[in-house]
Amino acid sequence: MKAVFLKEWRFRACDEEEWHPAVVPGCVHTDLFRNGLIPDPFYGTNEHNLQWVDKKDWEYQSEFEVDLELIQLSRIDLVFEGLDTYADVYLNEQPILSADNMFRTWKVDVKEQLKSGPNTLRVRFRSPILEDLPKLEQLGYALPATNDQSELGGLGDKKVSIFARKAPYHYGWDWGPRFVTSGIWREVRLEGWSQLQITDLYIRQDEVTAEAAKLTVMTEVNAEAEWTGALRITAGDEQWEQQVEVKAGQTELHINIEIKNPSLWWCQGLGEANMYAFKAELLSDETPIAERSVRTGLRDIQLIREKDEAGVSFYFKLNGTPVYAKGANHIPNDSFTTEVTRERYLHEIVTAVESNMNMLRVWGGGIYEEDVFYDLCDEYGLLVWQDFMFACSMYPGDEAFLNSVGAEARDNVKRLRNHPSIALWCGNNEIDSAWAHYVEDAGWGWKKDYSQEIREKLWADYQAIFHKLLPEVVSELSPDITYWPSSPLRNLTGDQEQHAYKTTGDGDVHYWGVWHAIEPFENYNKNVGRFMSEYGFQSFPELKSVLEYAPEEALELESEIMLAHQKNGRGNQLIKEYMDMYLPEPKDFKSFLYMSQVLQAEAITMAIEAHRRSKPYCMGTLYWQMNDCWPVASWAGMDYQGRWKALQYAVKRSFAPVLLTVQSTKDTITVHAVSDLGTVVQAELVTELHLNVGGRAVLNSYSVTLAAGESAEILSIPRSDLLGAHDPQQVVLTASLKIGEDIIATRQHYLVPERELRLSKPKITLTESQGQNGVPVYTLETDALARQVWLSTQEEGVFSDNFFDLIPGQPRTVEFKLRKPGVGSFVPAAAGVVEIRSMADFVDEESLVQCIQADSAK
Ligand code: BMA
Repeated sequence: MKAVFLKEWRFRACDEEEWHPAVVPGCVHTDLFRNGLIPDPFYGTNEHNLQWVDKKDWEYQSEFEVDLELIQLSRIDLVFEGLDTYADVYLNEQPILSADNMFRTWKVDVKEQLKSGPNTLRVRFRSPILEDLPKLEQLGYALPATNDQSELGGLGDKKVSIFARKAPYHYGWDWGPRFVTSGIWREVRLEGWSQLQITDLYIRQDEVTAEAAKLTVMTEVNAEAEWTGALRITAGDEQWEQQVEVKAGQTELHINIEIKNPSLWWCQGLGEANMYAFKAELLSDETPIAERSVRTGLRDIQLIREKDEAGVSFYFKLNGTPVYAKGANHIPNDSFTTEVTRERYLHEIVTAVESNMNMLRVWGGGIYEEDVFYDLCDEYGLLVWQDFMFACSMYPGDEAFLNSVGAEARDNVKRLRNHPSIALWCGNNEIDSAWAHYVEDAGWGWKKDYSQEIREKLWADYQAIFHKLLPEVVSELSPDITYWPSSPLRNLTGDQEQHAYKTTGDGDVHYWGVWHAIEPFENYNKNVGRFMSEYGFQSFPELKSVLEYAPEEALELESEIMLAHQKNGRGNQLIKEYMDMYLPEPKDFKSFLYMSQVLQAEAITMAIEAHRRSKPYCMGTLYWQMNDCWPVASWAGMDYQGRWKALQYAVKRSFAPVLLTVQSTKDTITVHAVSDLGTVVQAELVTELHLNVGGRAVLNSYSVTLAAGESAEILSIPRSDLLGAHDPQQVVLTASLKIGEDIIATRQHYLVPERELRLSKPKITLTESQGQNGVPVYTLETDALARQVWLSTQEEGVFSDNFFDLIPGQPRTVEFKLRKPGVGSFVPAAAGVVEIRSMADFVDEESLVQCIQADSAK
């Protein structure tokens, strides 16, 4: 087979004459920007002025010549890996394709239309808005689409996102701008072949154990005419061969093979992510005439839902080992997906790994991700919970729509099914619980807008997609992977027990009481389900990132620009309210940015700790959200520029293989340990009480045995025993698990609400010394308790720890890892000039002065 990629393109608005150079893959917004025709869409309030782009038709054109070698082949296909979205394609002015689904792959036989010499390929994109408005008109009633920002798009309440099989977040979200793109968003190529071609190679994993992997190698062959020959499969140094016959057109060939004692694929924390390279070849008398290769990992992955005394379990078992899932929800890394380079994906994946995650959920309002995303997840041992692309909306149910969805599902399940990282296919995000068909008062209030008749119709349409079409595609094309109809969901009972609008003993849970319903952080402890697939808390990006979209004069919470970069209507208000509840008042806007990050980190830490303590009742925790698609205030732990917020460091600590948590009531202090290790931990628990201004007050030590994978309370003591006569406002308790001199887990704990802590102005010193491999390490010391010490540098990268509390007499040593495009993420390196700040730098000087006076008065 010979492939020729079409890379030279130009574009223009259909109602204009002038052509401009275009980048393919790409989209109209990025092309307009590159040509200086629009300002940076992410800067200031530019988003608001760019809404005209989606009301226009655009065309892309490529002029190209094909070489003799290609034109002489008897079959030539034109392949579009992705057209966004309503596209009419002409080759030499003859119509060859009309596309209507961004998520599909389109392949057209163009042998007839292709000429030797110059050819012209033209792709005309119809405005997705103008295309879909009549569908709304025709339907006669609106369908719910909670996050569709139609108002911003100048459409009033006309929400049309649900009609287009196009990334839902393009129409806006509560963290995302509204940029309804058009364009050739994935590769375009000509594929020439003669005789036959292997169009697909799937390694179906029928049974995988440590002893043997029983596989069916499924090879899809496209042939011009009947053919007989040999099919040879190679994996490592093993080979299998079989005589085969193919007919003209498509044939599926199956070979059953067995690999003894396979090197299994494991996720982070459980073992190596071993991969195998498979090759299929068709041979005529030992001469290969077609071949195709894939890499996959051999593993058995199951979602275990078994009745138990608490309800029904919900956990993943990988190669027979239960996995406690730790991770986050992934959204597209950019509003303009083609801006996401391999390096940006790598940065995200390495961030996940460095943060001790083992799972990401590809959330249903974005895109079926690029191959490179899944390749990296395979390679780094991250499991993927994969949603189909439906979120927070009700969808049409006409035949054309269903056919389109069916084709989209087949394309994507086929494309992704060799990735060992994929652990689950999930129908949609939050639709089952938002509609809540069987409970009148539950859900998001959508039902009340419809008559009984329409309700039944909408629910039947829903069921046709999520309870029939999609599960059928998964069980046919990827039968070893479980399908879960919606996240969250209790169980498909067909009655009021189905919907997960509250926390119960079955199914997965999205708990948003904290944040959307302004419940206190402490409610994280009370709302623990079997698998927490969403929960979250917002914060702002750091100042450096904010300054990339807002000028200095816009630096106030309610400025027009800052509001444009806060997409959750009540977001700022909620951050302020929670900050008032839990943290000291920041002295100005810049301090507010910092404090919002601390607040977010504390909220999510509390949630993760509650979830992990509840193991094995709860077996997974995925916070909302991993990343951002533009610079914005959001629930992300890592901002659009890839800079780690305080949350990312907190997550890294909270997801560590062994976790200690400390909780206190009026009378008692309890220490809990959670292990995700496969071996017994024999350690010493050391508790210490440190004074605000230096000095260690109490020291106790206990011997602790933690079974493999165990979560257990390891200490409960009266508060008075620990505190003695000390002022609770001026002490910090530390609990550490030690094996010999190694500290394997540590946790700090305050005995009063944080707002009541008396902060003094610490003097923090930093000493640089040579670590291993000649890379510097940085040791920090302080003379008074320093809360949430934030290290920052001009270099892009991450510290091994950051946003931590520094205790007098307890120096901390950290390293820096550089993010260097071209070199890779996280290369140990010198940090350059390190700026050190702590909470005392972000609150009013006066409150600190008082505190020092109070100390010295004692
Ligand atoms: C969940 C997600 C998203 C949303 C987030 C924050 O419901 O599924 O739809 O962005 O909450 O509101």
